[in-house]
Amino acid sequence: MRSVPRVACVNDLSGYGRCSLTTALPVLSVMGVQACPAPTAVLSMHTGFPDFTFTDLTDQLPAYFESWSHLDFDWIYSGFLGSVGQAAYVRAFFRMQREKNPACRILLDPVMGDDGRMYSTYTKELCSAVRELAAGADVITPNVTEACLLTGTPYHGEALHTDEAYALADRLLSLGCGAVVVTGIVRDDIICNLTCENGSRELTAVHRTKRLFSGTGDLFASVLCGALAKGRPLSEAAGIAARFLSDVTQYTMEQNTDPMEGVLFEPLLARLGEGYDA
Ligand code: PXL
Repeated sequence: MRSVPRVACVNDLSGYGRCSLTTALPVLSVMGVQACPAPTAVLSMHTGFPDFTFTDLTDQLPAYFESWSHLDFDWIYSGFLGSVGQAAYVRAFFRMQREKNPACRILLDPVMGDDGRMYSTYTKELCSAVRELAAGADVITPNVTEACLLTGTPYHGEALHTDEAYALADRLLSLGCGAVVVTGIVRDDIICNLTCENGSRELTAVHRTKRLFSGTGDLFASVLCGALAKGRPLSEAAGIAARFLSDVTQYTMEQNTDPMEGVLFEPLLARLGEGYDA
């Protein structure tokens, strides 16, 4: 393993709103991981705000990835995609990197929606493209909405019974990915993540705040990616990410900010450095 693991972060750059690359880059850096961004789109702010500019970078991607062809990455962390065409370029990038380095692992966060709804820039075609990408990933991290969209399961809220969550995870695994972490399964005052890998299932719970904040999925996947890149097993990495999310949402609640501002992770970021995951 490299002393500083190298991760390609395929995600959008949103100028305001604490999500995607503006979350992934600081988290990975503080965890001692080199984060190399490949921006899929540039937005002035995330799509939850009423007015945002959106510049699709699909046409840039082939040359961007080609210029990286002499590099090899330990992990590829792929998130928000701006267009259907982009998915084909990202898939080709996965293939090229795997050929270069068979040990390269892929974490796909299928960023498509939340709370039963698709994000405004997402379409059915883009969902199908993300499903194909998921098939080639080592780990995927859908929330309940995304897990339903990926598997064609009717959505009826985040409060899944254990057997429903297991069935959903089995359907996700049958897409062809290596492992699944279903995030944000809600039970009264706890929030659970279901980690499924190599035939084992682990449902872990942390304390839940009463308010929902945007960008929590990105923060979870970023911390998970950092811990995986540092060599942690998936179930441990998921536990570290869940604990950090719980701490950060608790802190954010206390600050009483607008949920659209996302989670105020900055004051707690340093905790992710040496020691937090001990
Ligand atoms: O947090 C997920 C996300 C990522 N990227 C963009 C978004 C969102 C959620 O709204 O709009 C651009």
